[in-house]
Amino acid sequence: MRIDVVSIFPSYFDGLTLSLLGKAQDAGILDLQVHDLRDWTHDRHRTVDDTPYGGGAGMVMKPEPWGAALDSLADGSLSPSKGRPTIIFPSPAGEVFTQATARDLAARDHLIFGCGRYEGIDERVFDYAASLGEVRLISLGDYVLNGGEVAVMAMTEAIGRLIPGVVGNPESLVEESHEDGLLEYPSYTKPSVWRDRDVPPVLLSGNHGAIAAWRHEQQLERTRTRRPDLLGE
Ligand code: 6GU
Repeated sequence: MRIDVVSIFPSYFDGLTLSLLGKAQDAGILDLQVHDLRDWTHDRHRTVDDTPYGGGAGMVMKPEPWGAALDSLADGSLSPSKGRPTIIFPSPAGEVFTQATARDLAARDHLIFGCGRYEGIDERVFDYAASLGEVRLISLGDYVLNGGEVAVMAMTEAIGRLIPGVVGNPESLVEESHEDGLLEYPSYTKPSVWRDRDVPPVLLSGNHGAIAAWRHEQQLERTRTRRPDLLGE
């Protein structure tokens, strides 16, 4: 999979070379390229923003650098299968990112993330981007960040770990929170008693059927108390 990220703060993404995603890049499973939006400006001050038409607070990202960035990254030649990319703009006004979104995006071969700052990007950029690929506006949740960078880091990690070969043991993906619509069951390790607190005895019983039943009951109970919305309640 190829992922391009466009940002005015490319060094935010240095952390993505660490750990699992770094190994996936070394192994050639993931090709992650981070770009500075200002490389597509032509004025002396490398300007990426301007005042909003109609007035109002803050600044808006100018369309021209975004148009040039998309032209060079979305022309198809960079996609592993030479197809059209999926172009994602992180936005608190977008659809909410879930594990299902991560699974959908992990199956694609070329993602382009455009990180907005200030009061947003000139709206015409989204329409133009739709002429080059499938456009998605995606939010992490109902709160506001200063820009798309942290959201793209989170999305890239959630997507990247679902690419086959990135997580060493694929079984570890199956039993996680959200994969079956429930929260994960609690985990314990040695010692069996720690500071007067016991490990639930069923886990020491060796009865695999009883352990599986207990874990499922724990998943249901946790989901009921912490996230009833996941059960439609
Ligand atoms: Cl994707 N961007 C910004 N700026 N704020 C957010 C967000 C995204 N998701 C939640 N809050």
